[in-house]
Amino acid sequence: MNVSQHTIESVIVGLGTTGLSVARYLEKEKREFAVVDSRQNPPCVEKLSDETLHHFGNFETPWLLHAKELIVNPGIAISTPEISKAKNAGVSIIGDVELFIRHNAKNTKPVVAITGSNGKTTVTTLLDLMAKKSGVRVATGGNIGTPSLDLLNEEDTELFILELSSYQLETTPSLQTLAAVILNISEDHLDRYENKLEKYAQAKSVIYNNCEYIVFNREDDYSKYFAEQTKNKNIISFGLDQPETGQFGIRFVDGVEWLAKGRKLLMLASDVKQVGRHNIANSLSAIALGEVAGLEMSAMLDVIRDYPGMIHRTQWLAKINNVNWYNDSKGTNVGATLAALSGLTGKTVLIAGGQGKGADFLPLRSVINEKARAVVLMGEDAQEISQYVDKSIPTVFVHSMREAVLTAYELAQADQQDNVLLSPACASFDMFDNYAVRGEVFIKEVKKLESDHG
Ligand code: UMA
Ligand code: ADP
Repeated sequence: MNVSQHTIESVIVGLGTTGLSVARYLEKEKREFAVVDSRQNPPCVEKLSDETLHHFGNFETPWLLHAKELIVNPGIAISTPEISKAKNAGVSIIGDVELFIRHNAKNTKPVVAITGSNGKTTVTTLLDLMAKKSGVRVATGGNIGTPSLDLLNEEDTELFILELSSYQLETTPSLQTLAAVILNISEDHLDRYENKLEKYAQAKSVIYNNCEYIVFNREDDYSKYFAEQTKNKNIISFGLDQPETGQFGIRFVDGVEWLAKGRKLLMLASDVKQVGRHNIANSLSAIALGEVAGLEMSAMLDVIRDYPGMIHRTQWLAKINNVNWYNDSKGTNVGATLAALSGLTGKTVLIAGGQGKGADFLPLRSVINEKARAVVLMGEDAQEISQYVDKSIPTVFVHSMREAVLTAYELAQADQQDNVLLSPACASFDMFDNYAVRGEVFIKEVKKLESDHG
């Protein structure tokens, strides 16, 4: 048989962790499929069974145009010429989460879905811990790492929690959930959206389709707008202001700050273990989602009190000579750095820079000028960022993380209890393999500093 002329119903495009999960699923379902990847040697190739039809090295195969459906990995843009050509020819373009949702429709287990520009992984993790603490058999995945189809392997799951990226939402037209949230929307991934924030936001808005309970951020214009657009009556908001009845927020009683639902006080804000105001917002959104999913309030609050936060996300590292050091290497966009810097008490020496992905750094200007003791810049877009720093704030350009750490140490004022924060507002690929490696290098340098001066 000449495989290039044979028509195959389902073609998996991209053999990363997602593509592999789709291949395993279709195999189990006894459906015919082929795998295509533009890379000569895709990452999961050795895990594919030998007899799988495949085409690697480019997308030049008639399979794409003659398939019934393409199941496209989230890392590949639908605008890729071979895919958009297939789409125009009437081929259905879906993603792995669509297959998950269609499969789950048969069992109808509740799904909670989480998206946003920042905070997805934190909120997804909080909710997962809350479910476990409430004794619920939960399966958690999506953009957070485990592809959704792999979650179907456990048969007794009672609740699914999915972190969904805008890429995944683009290819999930049938999404149906018990509850969903858009945490916030700010510039990111605009290279996939013709440099238009509205297009990126629109992709995320799909999460509110066919959703029984909508959770939204009343302090975020897009999140609020999309929630109200749905006309769904079951909408629950969260925010860092005072909540109305049934909503989640912050209340002050005798000058003391509380997490609250309406007038009901839930817990002291100072007992939230994670660092930063944005993590209070994240906690409130997780509680709102968890309540809808039937989780126990006391178990949820215990999690908020105990969970220290994730590595590389406003992670406290050390107190050296009266200065607190924080690693926020996952701060790869302006919104994240804005949240990290404004959430710390007192003045901060900010270490930033890297690949700015064409972002507009203007939103950082006022918070830098209000809160930064000094700014240490590195990477491709260091100069670009420096344009938004007031002349009165010391700005130093460096060429390595070691130099950044030593410079920040010199600039931080111990007697003022300053902070040092690595929150680059940029991708790391110009200097490191990824954000995690950047964070590890920072941690190593801070630990060295601590042993020298601690
Ligand atoms: N690629 C090609 N040709 C191909 C296929 C892929 O060049 O034929 C390249 C693309 O540059 C692509 C990269 O390989 O971006 C990785 O793509 P992949 O589809 O092989 O990746 P997976 O391993 O399946 O990982 C994907 C998500 N990756 C992306 O969306 C880019 C992972 O999210 C997700 O955890 C995983 O599925 C499981 O669902 C990562 C991510 O960076 C963490 N997400 C973005 C973010 O969080 O900001 C959206
Ligand atoms: P995501 O999965 O959306 O990338 P993470 O929880 O991994 O989100 O956090 C990514 C970055 O965003 C980190 O720098 C973190 O400090 C920051 N962040 C977390 N929650 C928020 C929020 N609610 N608003 C703004 N930034 C946030």
